Amino acid sequence: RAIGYIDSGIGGLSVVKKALEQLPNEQVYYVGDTARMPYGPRQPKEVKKFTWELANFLTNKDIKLLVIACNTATAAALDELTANLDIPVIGVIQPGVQTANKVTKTHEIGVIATQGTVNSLAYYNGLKQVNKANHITQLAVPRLVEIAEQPVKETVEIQQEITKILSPIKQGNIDTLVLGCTHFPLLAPYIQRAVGKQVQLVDAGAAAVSVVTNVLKEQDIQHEPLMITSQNHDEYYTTGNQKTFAKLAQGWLQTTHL
Ligand code: DGN
Repeated sequence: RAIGYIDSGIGGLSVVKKALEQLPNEQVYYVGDTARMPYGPRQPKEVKKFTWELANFLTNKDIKLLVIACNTATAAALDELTANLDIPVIGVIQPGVQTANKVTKTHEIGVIATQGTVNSLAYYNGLKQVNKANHITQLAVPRLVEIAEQPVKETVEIQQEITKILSPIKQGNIDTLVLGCTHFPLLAPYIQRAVGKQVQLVDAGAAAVSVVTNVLKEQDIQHEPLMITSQNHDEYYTTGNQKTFAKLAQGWLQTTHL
């Protein structure tokens, strides 16, 4: 059975990319809600409804584990999905919190995310809970989601724009920056240049894949040793334009980032 991944668009592919590296024998079912993205500015109630729709689409295909590969959807719907589905459900926020807490030395942690995730305070509360000494600077950067959904093309203009958008977070003297939106690892080189190389980027989605690996081991639901290559059996769905999605997805899954 496959592992299901859901996201508002192509951002969750940054999580899938890590999964393809760390769990090459696991089959991937992915659905991106491109037609209704972005989720960031929407009310949590609506995001929850959409997340349920995506989850139901994949659970009807019989998946063994669901990854909510979207921070906004994790903040809005993880608890409810965990309580109601009979397969393990893994979100991206707690793994991001744990990793950031391990990585930081100064406890000055930045979080960039969508407005929805920032408003939910999920990272803020999570980081405070693991260590009261953590000081968190949050910044909602919805424009970065739009940039990530465009075809991959490195330009000076995009770098300038991202550097400008991230300048408030740079002033905070952070040593760690959580990429609290799964679209952002796709822009990691730009973000790293914008904040400087002394800042350690934390990819919450990649951290979630490590959790998936552990859950599969614990629950003994690893792939049966069938020697199927994942490329032949993975399935990607979008609620938006198929051609555009396929083009972007191929581009992102081939590019190396973080
Ligand atoms: N990729 C999503 C996240 O991690 O929050 C949100 C992108 C969006 O829909 N704005």
